[in-house]
Amino acid sequence: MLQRIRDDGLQMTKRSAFIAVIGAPNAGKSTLVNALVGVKVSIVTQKVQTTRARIRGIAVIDDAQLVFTDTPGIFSPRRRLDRAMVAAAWEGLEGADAIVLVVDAAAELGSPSKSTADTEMIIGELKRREKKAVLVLNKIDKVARPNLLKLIADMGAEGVFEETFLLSAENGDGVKDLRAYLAARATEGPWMYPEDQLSDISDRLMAAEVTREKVFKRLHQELPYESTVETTSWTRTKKGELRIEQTIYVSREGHRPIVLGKGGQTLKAIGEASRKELSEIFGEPAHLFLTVNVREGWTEEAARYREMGLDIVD
Ligand SMILES: Nc1nc2c(ncn2[C@@H]2O[C@H](COP(=O)(O)OP(=O)(O)OP(=O)(O)O)[C@@H](O)[C@H]2O)c(=O)[nH]1
Ligand SMILES: [Mg+2]
Repeated sequence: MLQRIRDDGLQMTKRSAFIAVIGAPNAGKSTLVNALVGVKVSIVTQKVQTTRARIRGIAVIDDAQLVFTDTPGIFSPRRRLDRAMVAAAWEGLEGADAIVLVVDAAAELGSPSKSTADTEMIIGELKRREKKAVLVLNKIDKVARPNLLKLIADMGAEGVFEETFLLSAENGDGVKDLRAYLAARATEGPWMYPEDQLSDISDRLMAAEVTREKVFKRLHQELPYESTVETTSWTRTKKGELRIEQTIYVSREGHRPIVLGKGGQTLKAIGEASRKELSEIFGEPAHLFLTVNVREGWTEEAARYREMGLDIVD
């Protein structure tokens, strides 16, 4: 059952690996998973805490199927939503054949920051859990090479890394080497997903994520963190065209006018940017209708978490 016949008639044994991608918020985990898979499966923004749930991206390299789990950034959580996100990240490690820790090399070489403290905390936690990881020093396009040597030595001294890769997830430098290394580590076993599947999230959730990315990019301060997006309807028009309805939940009445913008301009821009990308992703023109819903306390509602693929953590 584990074999398939190649085009040239040779039999290949199937191999697979589950790889958890973890790291501090904004380290570039989602950018890296997208680069490893070769298409966008997870949204990316300049803001911390963009990814909220575990999202799997899948790549096939010859006989090996690599299943990457992108996770929310790990930090010291306070709010309920933060706790659920951080718990989801650590759960991403369960059953993983390899752990990739993504570190923002530029941040590590700068002055101490939230990012460097979070990375330190994660390394401490890996030690406590007696886990080994593959270290990815990301964003090397932003740093001078000689400066990396000390960082590599310091990280090596931690004693938790099996291998170190220097790369730029954004421009793709070094991504192939990492992928080949991980493919070589795959062990004999059945593929968990059909050969052409690239991610495990539903079209409805992917569509909601794309709109949430636009919300994150256009709105600032606490608003992105106090909002969420859900796809409420997925139908066809009479002409057979894709028609998607979504609700943007915000937690305060005062947020509604900010999301709408002057004369509805902000919401319109979010909708246009999202519709354009959705049409590309789904390979057909999409009609998108957005509604803003003020729902105080949505961050306490189990249903909202379920829609995002999260569990509430007390
Ligand atoms: N210059 C540079 N920027 C990068 C690189 N990789 C990611 N970025 C940028 O870093 C920011 C964060 O990237 P994400 O992929 O969303 O980071 P993340 O670790 O998934 O963040 P969270 O989901 O919030 O934890 C974005 O603005 C990316 O474009 C890189 O190799 N070089
Ligand atoms: Mg992310």
